[in-house]
Amino acid sequence: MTRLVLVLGDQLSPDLSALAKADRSRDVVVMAEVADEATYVQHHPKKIALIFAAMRKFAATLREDGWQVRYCALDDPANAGSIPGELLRRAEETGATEVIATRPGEWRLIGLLDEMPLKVRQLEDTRFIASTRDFEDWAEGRRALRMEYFYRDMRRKTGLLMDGDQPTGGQWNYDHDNRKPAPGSIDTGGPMQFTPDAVVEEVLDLVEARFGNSFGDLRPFHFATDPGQARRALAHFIRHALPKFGDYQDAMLNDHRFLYHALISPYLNIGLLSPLEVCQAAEAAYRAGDAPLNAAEGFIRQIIGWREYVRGIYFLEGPEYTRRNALNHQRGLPWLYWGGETRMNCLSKAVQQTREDGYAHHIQRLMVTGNFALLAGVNPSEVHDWYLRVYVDAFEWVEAPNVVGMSQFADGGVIASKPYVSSGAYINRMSDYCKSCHYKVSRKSGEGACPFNLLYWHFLDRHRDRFEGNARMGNMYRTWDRMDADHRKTVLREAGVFLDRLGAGEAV
Ligand code: FAD
Ligand code: DLZ
Ligand code: SF4
Repeated sequence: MTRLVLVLGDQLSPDLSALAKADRSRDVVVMAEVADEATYVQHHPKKIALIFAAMRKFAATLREDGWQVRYCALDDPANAGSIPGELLRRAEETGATEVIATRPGEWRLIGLLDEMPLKVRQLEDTRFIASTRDFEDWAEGRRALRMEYFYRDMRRKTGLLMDGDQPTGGQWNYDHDNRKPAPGSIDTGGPMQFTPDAVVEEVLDLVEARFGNSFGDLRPFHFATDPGQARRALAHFIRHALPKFGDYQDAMLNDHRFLYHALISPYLNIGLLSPLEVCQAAEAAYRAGDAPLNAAEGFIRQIIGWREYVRGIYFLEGPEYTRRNALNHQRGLPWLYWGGETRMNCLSKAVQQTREDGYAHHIQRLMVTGNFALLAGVNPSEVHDWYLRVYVDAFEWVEAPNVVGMSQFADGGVIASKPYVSSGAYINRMSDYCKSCHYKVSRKSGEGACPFNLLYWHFLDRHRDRFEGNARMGNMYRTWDRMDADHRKTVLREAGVFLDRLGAGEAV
C-alpha cells in the first residue's frame, strides 16, 4: 500500500527521518508551497523565496534519487492552500491512507497533523543532536535549566573539542577571551553571495507578485538555495571569519552588518546544513591551526549548546509558552519596529538592516531591538510576532525561546537567570552607533539624554519587587539607591514622558 511522505519547507535534508522510514519504490513524497504556511505570519519576502527555491531544488534532487514526488507550486490552480489540504488531495489521488512525517518545528502544525482524518505518524526530527526525550531526561529534577551544563553533555555526546573525557584546552568555555568591543576596521568581505539562477528567479517573481507588500526587501537576493551552495558559504565563513568570530561576536558597527558572523542559521534551520557538519568544520579549522580555540569553542557552543537547548525548552514548555507574560507588559509594539522614523541610531540601523536583509546578528536582536522592547514594556507576544515575521531564519522552535524567554524574560526566568537589560553604556561600548546618534549616550537625563539610560532605571524601578532579591541584580539596585533622590525623580519622570510619546506614536 502506498504511503505519503510529508516533507515540509524546513525539512530539506536527505537524511530526514520520514524519508528514512519510507520506501522509495512504493511511497510518494508530498511537498507543497501553500498559502497557509506562507501567511500564518507575514514572513519577510526573502524567507518565503529562500524556502520555495530550496524546496523546488530539493524536490528535483529527490526525483533524481528515484523518489516519486508530488510537488505543488503556490500558483498551481489545484493547490489546496494548506498542508493538511494537500495531504488529503494527494491521498485521494494515490489511494494512500497513511502519512509518514517528521515532527514539525511548531506546535501549530503538529496539532493540525494530529487532527487529520488520515493516520499520520509524526517521527522524531533526528537532525538535532539531542532528541526532545533526551532534553526532558536532562531537565528532569533540575531546579534551574542552565545552558552551560546541557552544553557540556552535548560536547561529551558528540566528542566535539574533547580530548578523551576532558574538554580541549582544559576548559569548557572560553568566553572570557571573547566579546571584545567593536574593532576599528573589518578584514573580511562578508558572507558568500550567490547570483540567482533560473529556479530562484522564477520564485522571486512569484513572491514579488504575491508577497511584495510585506515588510522586507525581496531583492537583492543572494542566499544559497541548495546544500552545495550552503557548504560553500560555510567554507567561506570558516576560512575568512571564524578566526575572529569569538573576539567580535558581540560587536556592532554602522558600516559592517555581518562582521565575523556566519549567516548560516537559515541553512541550518531548513536542513541545507547539518549542525554536526558545521561544528566538525569549525573543529577541523582549530586542529589545523587556522582558528584559535576561543573562536572554535564559542562557535560550536552556539550550535550544540544554544541552538539545541532552545529547541529543548520550546518542546518542554509546551504550546502555551509563546503566550507567557511574566512581567505583565502590555504596550503595543512601537511603529519604529516597522521602519517608522526614529532618531535612535542603534534601533534605526538594526531595523533598516532587518528590512533589507532579513538578518540582524545576535547582539542586535538581544541588546538593541530586544532590550528596547523589554525596557519599554512591550507586550511579549507582539515582540514574538515581530521576530517571527522579520527574520529569514525564524521558525518558532528557535525564535520563541530566544524572544519570549531570553530576550523578554516573559517566561519568568526559565531561560535567563536575569533580564537582558542595559543602558546606553553597553551599546556604546560594543558599537560605534552612539557616535552618530541624535541622542547623547553620556547624558543620563535632560535634553538629548539617551532613551536607554532613562528606560533602564524606569524598568528596574517598576520591577523592583521581582528583581531586587535577585543575586545578580542587587548591585544595580544599590547603584540606583545611591543616586541623588532628585535625579532619580527626574529620570523616572523623563522616562515616563518618553514612554507617553512612544505610545502616542510620535517619532522618538
Ligand atoms: P552566528 O552568530 O554566526 O552563530 C552561529 C550559529 O549559532 C547560528 O547560525 C545559529 O544556528 C547558532 N546560534 C547562535 N545563537 C543562537 C541562539 N541563541 N539560539 C539558537 N541558535 C543560535 N536564531 C534563529 O536561528 N532563528 C531565530 O528566529 C532567532 N531569533 C532570535 C531572537 C532573539 C531575540 C535573539 C536574541 C536571538 C535569536 N536567534 C535566532 C539566535 C541568533 O541571533 C541567530 O541564530 C544568529 O543571529 C544567526 O546568525 P548567524 O548564522 O550569523 O549566527
Ligand atoms: C515557513 C514556511 C513557508 C513560508 N512556506 C512553506 C510552504 O509553503 N510549505 C511548507 O511545507 N513549509 C513552509 N514553511 C515552513 C513551515 O511553516 C514549517 O515547517 C513550520 O513552521 C514548522 O517549523
Ligand atoms: Fe542608541 Fe542611545 Fe547610543 Fe543613540 S545614544 S545609538 S539611542 S544607545
